[in-house]
Amino acid sequence: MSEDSSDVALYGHWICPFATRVEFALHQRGVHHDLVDLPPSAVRGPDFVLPDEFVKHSPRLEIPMVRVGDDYLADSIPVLEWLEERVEAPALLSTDAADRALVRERMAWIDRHAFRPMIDVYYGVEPDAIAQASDALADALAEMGRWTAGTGWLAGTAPSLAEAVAMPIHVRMVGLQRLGFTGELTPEWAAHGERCRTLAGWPGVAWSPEQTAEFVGRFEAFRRKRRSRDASNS
Ligand SMILES: N[C@@H](CCC(=O)N[C@@H](CS)C(=O)NCC(=O)O)C(=O)O
Repeated sequence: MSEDSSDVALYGHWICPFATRVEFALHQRGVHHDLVDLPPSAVRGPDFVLPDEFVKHSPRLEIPMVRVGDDYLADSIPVLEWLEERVEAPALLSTDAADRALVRERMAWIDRHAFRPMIDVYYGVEPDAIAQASDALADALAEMGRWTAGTGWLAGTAPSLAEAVAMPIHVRMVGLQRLGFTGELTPEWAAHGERCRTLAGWPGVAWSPEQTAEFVGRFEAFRRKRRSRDASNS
């Protein structure tokens, strides 16, 4: 544990689901932190200047990036694990090896099987592609709901880093539905969402109706642009 473990900054932006994971974990653990608002490139104005430390320490120029003291790390899941090591605060990762293994397995699963189709829903342009992503996301959420059936949580008996990784899906669910996610949420997944809304970290990441509208508006505009480009190319 380092002496400067209370000096934490998150470089992120509310619309980025990967940054939401980290923001949730910091709030849930009660870690005081600065937020350096760094919008993804699609959201930045033309005059936006990237901070030097971001260019230096985020190898793919991606948010989220976190600074603890003088050290930096980018990439949400490694960052979540690093913060558990570096910052003294209530843990979201158990010290028990078997429990940790389950949390890690589930974080990786969510990243692959739920995040991928979630992103494909809003970046989808053609109705068929959106419908296919919607079905895949519904299947993933049903599976994740089954994980919660015993304890209420995704991996173990308490909220963990698996909740942090999944949280952006709850945060943007209304937006996803407006952008073509038509899956029926299982009672288990819906109940998990309700439970997450009671967590200390929720208010730090929840979207206002205006944020949901901005998210939806951005991706509707993206679709219109793609369709008109495709139409003029054909
Ligand atoms: N694997 C990364 C993905 C992060 C990512 O894709 N971030 C996006 C914003 S949501 C980004 O910074 N893209 C580069 C850009 O906007 O220029 C993670 O888990 O943190």
